[in-house]
Amino acid sequence: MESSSNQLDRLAFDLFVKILECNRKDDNSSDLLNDEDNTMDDDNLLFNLHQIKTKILSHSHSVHPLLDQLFKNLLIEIEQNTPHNNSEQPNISEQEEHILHSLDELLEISWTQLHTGHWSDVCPEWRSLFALLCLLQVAFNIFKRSKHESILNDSNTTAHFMEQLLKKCDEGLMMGDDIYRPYIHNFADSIHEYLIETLGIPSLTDENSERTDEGHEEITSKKRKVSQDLRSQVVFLSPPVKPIPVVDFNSMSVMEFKAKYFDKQLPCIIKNAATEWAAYKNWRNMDYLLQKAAYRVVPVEIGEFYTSEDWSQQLMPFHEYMKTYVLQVGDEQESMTETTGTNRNIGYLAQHPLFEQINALRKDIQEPIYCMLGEQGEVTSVNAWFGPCNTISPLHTDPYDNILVQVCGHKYVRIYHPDATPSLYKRKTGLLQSNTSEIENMFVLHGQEKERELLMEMHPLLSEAENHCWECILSEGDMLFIPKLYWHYIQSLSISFSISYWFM
Ligand SMILES: O=C(O)CCC(=O)C(=O)O
Repeated sequence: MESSSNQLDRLAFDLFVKILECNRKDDNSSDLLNDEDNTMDDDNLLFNLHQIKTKILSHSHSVHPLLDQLFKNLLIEIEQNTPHNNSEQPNISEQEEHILHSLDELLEISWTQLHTGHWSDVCPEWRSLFALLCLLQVAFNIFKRSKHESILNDSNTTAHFMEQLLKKCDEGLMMGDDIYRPYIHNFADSIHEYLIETLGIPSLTDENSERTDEGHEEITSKKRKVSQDLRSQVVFLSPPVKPIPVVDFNSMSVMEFKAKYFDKQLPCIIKNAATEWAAYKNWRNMDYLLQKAAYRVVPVEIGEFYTSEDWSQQLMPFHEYMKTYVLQVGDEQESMTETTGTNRNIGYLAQHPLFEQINALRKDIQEPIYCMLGEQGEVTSVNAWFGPCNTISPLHTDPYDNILVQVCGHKYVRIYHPDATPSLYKRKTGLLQSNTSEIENMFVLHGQEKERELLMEMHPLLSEAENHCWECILSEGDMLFIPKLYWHYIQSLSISFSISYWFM
């Protein structure tokens, strides 16, 4: 079997040969791109430098000289470095320096563009250019590495270099558009394999913590205690509210679900609907998740709620997220309060399209059959929600029907019918949060009498919404149907991994 290092060299080499071919064809034809009989397929057009420039120039003329320089140097470099003379150029050439420099500058320009204004207003050409530049930077560095192997012969230096390249792949996958995704995936998968082979699976423990492979909840005795405290509190829901109807996956047909719940837009829990998923079987094992994703870079929301003033987002390697925020290894403070479970230093990998980014995890999940019931039969987004005990998604609405799949752990869910909106203190300010209530922690309704009274005093209208309210504890293997525009408040009661499928 080919080693991951050879695989990477081959990927980089193949990509550059492709670039060369696509652009040679362009030279041979007078005006290939305007030619009616253009024989280039779409895939080849992705690497036609003339085509890329034309697209970008319609959005920015300032990047023109840099792109020109980059493409020119890149083509000469690839042309000169066919495999037979690789070893004859041990020093990094001026040309290579120029390529790396233009890549850095262009990446910086497009990064700024991607971070200006609201994400939905970012022009797609910038996302496309960003993805291409990430791909070129990764491939060129690998190309350069195999050319100057002696520069990086120390395995630690190489691993660090590879981690940087993987970060670039992940940035390209997260911020770029879809078109270069399959190429970036190839590099990301092989680099990750290389890092696992070279560095092994990172340890998540310190000397104070014991761990078993049995499940997320058995990681340390301290965590186990906290998880159970929170869960048992909700098992005896107080005060009792309407439970969300429960049906069993194996005894209800899709058409029955359609007639009883989907068409009437009523929430329900479909028990055991995900128990056959590979994700359900494998993800409770931390080592499995690490094997697939340890060195991948993921976005983490830091803060108690996304509405908190000090809320922020950080990119970090998955293993670091697991250690610091999911297992809270080394965090000696008892950060949870016994009654409400509030936690100051919460990190949540939330609402992230992780499965567009990490192939190896996507293979373990499957689209729930109920999503085909939407009028357009289309899933608009699939998001991961992976976090420690006690993450809070404050009460909010979404404009899509949702199947929320509970893969690991347990969550407390409180749902309100859209008719309850006048009593739910919808936020007025800020476009981003106008789908969210001002009420942040609803779990206190199951806490001490004092806290409950205080919440009701501050939000007296809430009692009027009581008739429109349902509650449940969502358990691993279950799916929850949340109809569009229903208000939902969700808090994890243990380490938890859920996936939402928004559909229409
Ligand atoms: O699980 C969570 O924390 C929130 C999920 C959610 O809001 C959704 O799926 O729309």
